[in-house]
Amino acid sequence: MRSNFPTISCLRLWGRLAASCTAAILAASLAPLAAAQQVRAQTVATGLEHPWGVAFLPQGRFLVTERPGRMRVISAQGALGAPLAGVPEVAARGQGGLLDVVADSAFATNRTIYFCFSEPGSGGNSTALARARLSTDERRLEEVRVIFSQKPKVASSLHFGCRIVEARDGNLFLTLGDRFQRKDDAQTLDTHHGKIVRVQKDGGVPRDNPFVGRGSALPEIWSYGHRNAQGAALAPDGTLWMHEHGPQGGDEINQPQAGRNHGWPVVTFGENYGGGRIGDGITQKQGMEQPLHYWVPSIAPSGMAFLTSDRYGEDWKGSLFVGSLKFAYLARLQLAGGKMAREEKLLEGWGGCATCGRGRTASCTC
Ligand SMILES: [Ca+2]
Repeated sequence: MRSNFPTISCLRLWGRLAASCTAAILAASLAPLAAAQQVRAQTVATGLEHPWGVAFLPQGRFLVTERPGRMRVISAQGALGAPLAGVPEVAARGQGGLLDVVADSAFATNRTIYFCFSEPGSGGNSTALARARLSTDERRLEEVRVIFSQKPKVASSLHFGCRIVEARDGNLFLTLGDRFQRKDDAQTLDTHHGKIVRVQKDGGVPRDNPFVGRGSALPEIWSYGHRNAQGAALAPDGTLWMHEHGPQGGDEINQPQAGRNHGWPVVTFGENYGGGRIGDGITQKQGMEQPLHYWVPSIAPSGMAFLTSDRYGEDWKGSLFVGSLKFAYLARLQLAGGKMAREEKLLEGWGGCATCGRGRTASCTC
C-alpha cells in the first residue's frame, strides 16, 4: 500500500520522444539501512507535456504546470483534470513558459496559489510572479494578479530561473535568471537579472529587504550574482537554500543571505561552453560568497527539497535532494556541520528528474 511508503514523489520528463510525460511516485523502504537499494519509481499519471512545477494539494492531489502554458489538478490516483481556465499568456519558447507553482501555506482555507512564468511584453519577456485562487470546482484560476515582474524584459528564451519559496515570515522568495546574454547584469543592482527577490504576498516590498532606500538598487533584491536557479527550498531551520546552473561546470548550491553577492559571472568554477575562461577565470574574490557545494562537470540540477521526516530513518533525515537533468539521477546530499559531506546517487539509469520540489510532509518531488 502506498500509505506504507514515504511520500517521495517524482514528476519526470520522458525526454523528447513524445509530447507526453509521466508523473511518478517514488517509494523508499522505511528501514533506515540500505534504503537506497529500495527506492523505486511508480508511475501515477501520464499525458503531460513538459511538466515543470508541482504543488501538493489536500487529499493527496497535485497541481502541476506544463511549460507550454497549462495548469492541471491531478488526482491522488493520477487522473488528469482538464487544463484550468484563467492561466495568463506565457512566452512559451526555449526554456520559457509556465514554470513553478506553489500552494499558499494556508491553502486549505484560502485556496491561494502562486505561480511564475515567462511573461511577454514590451522588449521581449521576463519572469513574473502571480497569485490566484483555485476555484472551488477546481476548473479555473480566479482573481489572477501579477504581483512582480522582472525588469527589464529582454529578447531571450533562456535563463528564467523561476522557483518560488514561501518563507516562514510569509514573504515569498523568487529566483530570477540572468537571461544568458545579460550575465554581467547579475553584478549590478539596478536590474533584476541574476537575482533572488523577496516580496510580500501582495507584491509589496518588505521594509527589511537589504537594498531598500539604497539609491538605484531595486528594493525587491535579496541576493545577487546568480546565474540561473531552478531549485530552491527552505531548510529545516527556515533558511533559504538554492542551486543554480553553472556554465560548462560549476553548478552550485548556495545559502543566500540578505544582501550577499554570490559572484556570477566574476567568480565561477565553470568555463565557457566549448572551453575558455569566463572573465578572469577566478574562483574566489573578496566580498563574494563561496558556494556550499559545486559540481564539475555540471549535473544540470533541477528542483530541491529537504527531507525532515523521521519515517526514512536517521541516515536520511535532513538530507537534501536535487534532481540531475544531465546524468538522470536523483542526488541525496548528506549534510554535516552545514557542509556537504556526501552525495549518493539514486535512481541512476531511471531516466532523470525534471523537477524537485516540496512534498506534503517531509518529502521530495522530482
Ligand atoms: Ca557563485
